[in-house]
Amino acid sequence: MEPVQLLDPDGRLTQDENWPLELTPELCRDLYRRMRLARRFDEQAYVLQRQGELGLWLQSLGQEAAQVGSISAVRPDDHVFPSYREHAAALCRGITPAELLVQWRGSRNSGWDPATYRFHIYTLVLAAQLPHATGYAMGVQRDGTDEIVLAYFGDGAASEGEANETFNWAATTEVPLLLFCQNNQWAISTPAHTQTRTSLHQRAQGFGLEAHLVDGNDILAVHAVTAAVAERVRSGGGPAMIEAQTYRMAGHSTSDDPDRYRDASELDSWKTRDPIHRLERLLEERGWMNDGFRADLEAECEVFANRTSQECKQLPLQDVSTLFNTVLAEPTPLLTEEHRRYAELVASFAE
Ligand SMILES: Cc1ncc(C[n+]2csc(CCOP(=O)(O)OP(=O)(O)O)c2C)c(N)n1
Repeated sequence: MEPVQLLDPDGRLTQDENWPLELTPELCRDLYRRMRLARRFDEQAYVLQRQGELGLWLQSLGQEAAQVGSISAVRPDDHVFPSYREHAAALCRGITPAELLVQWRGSRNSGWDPATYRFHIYTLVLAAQLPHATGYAMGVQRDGTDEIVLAYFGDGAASEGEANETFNWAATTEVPLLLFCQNNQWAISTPAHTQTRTSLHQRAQGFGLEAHLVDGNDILAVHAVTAAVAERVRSGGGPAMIEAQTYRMAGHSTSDDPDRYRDASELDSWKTRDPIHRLERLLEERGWMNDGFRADLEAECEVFANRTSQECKQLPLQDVSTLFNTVLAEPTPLLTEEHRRYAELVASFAE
């Protein structure tokens, strides 16, 4: 099955009458601006990690269309459950750079109040957010409101029991849940095609979910499909799943070297499908992006990058002992031993 595509890699509009989209210059400029800001933020966070200001960073480079296109197609009061790479989506909800970076600097265990942004904290345990999202959606169902729940997960996470239990649980309870899989082709060094014999959206269909495959680097397709599917979920049509085919253009994290397991030619071929360039070509071809808009956006990106650096450096550095002391109310012997060994290790660097 071919993924839904409304904008080809050369920025040419393609037709798909099943997924109508009211295309306006304002919508395209807004989506483009959000993707550019997200990418600039991500680049800056990477630099901050390399400067030693962050312990770790997981880049969202290349996945901006999947994230911005989907979150901009649901309502601001729809609760979102991310995994850990959804920075572009988080920024769309107004989460600040400091809130996004605090966890990766090790200053606090997590960064923001989920109730304020209707955006749950990051979940590092793969797929653990999916049963949480389903449970939350059961609550929404019982409250009888017209909210929906949007939950992100990756192709690797789809191999977890929790993901498959969620498919089944959501389908049988008919909760208002929209599952959004960013299939970025890799789970660290494991290619997606080695983890499943059927495509992920077909697996979801097997569980009884409405499921669609979309070109995740085509922001117009992601936006149109998510908007239509979200409205079906909202109007009682039952849960659904969207698989967005995209690509993780960076390493898994700043501790990973993707050159050790994937060909440069693969990255090169995905660079020609860069989600930002694609929309840029459309904006240029239609004359929807003048010099003023371009210059203002460049300046806004630089201001945002500077703000990101400043907010990051102002975050207090935490004594790691606090992390050991705040995990469990009653520490286990193992935790106490790990804490002792950690203190010993730190002391060995005293000089
Ligand atoms: C339950 C669990 N098992 C293993 C890991 C280690 N791990 C962290 S990220 C990752 C790969 C995840 O790949 P995917 O779901 O495709 O998301 P991506 O990182 O590509 O965005 C693995 C195996 C983990 N965090 N949680």
